[in-house]
Amino acid sequence: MRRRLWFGLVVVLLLALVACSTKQSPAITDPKSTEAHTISGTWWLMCGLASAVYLVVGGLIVVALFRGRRKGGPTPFRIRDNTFIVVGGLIIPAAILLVLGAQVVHASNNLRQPEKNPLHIEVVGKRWWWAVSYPDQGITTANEVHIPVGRPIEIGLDSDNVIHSFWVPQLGGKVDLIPGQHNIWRLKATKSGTFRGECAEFCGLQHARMNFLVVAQPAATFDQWLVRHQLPPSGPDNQLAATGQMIFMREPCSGCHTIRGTTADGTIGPDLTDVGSRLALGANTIPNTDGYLSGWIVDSQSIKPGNLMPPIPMSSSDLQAVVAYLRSLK
Ligand code: HEC
Ligand SMILES: [Cu+2]
Repeated sequence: MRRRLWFGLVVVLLLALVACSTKQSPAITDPKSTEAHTISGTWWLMCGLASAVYLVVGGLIVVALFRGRRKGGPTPFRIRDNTFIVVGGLIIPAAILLVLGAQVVHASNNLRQPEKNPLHIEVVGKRWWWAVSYPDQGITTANEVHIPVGRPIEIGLDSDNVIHSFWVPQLGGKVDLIPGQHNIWRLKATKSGTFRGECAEFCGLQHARMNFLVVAQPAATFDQWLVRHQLPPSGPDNQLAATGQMIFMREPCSGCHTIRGTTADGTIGPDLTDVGSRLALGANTIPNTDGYLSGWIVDSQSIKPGNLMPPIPMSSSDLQAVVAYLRSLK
């Protein structure tokens, strides 16, 4: 009996330790936008009130355990017991729920307020990646959303297939991408950094590998990014990349992928206009290195089984050329 108790205690402690490590997964308690601050404030209030209730109730149980049943004496006075139940069981819980309710309504109203001069971004949920565009600037990319720090952002969220959900724990709450309904996520980043986001609504086979990155940059750096991405890529600057471009246009690649300034205009897969400078590939599944890129092109199915890009067999010299070409796209 005692050994089992100790075992249970150790398991609980280990679980608590695992939950404490914030290194691997982004946490809502580490807010980096005004919206995320509101949400984490609400979370801490809930956590504080719930902990207080837990401690008081737990404390009363411990007191009862040690005091035991009253021995002898007159039967306890009923009215006093009822006062305890009315105050502890009705008035206090009602007050706590009222405070939480008011805070939640206040917070959600704040989250939805439109602000002046926002930057418009469009995100469309695909299976299983994210198409990202800046309609006012004419930029299209995928799985990576660049935003300036300090400016209000409005991200329009749509889906042309199933329901997905856009969630960046450090920047704000989840907002669903629902076919036929245009949702808007508003935020204002307060710190620069690269923040991980993921799909938070089960959407099929590779739902777990439908991730993305939000790169919040100081306004000046962001403007440079915008200007660079408004121009189409300058074209291959060496022989190998030029050969790669030819192979890319000849192979089925160009039927599924768009590269601005070329004849490749497919829309089934991500726009590859700036693929050479992206931080990750396959919706943040693998790092964007030459090795992983080659592996992805030849057999993305072994990396992300069931994704909608078929394996494309290629001689190793052709593959080298295609990789050199994609790397030159920045
Ligand atoms: C039938 C359509 C199709 C063809 C043909 C195709 N792809 Fe893809 N490709 C996709 C889809 C869909 C994805 C997204 C997969 C995912 O992340 O779930 C993708 C992803 C990629 C990515 C990763 C992009 C990123 O940012 O994550 C690269 C690079 C790529 N394809 C290169 C190629 C090359 C090179 C070829 C030709 C040799 C090719 N593709 C042929 C559909 C296709
Ligand atoms: Cu999804």
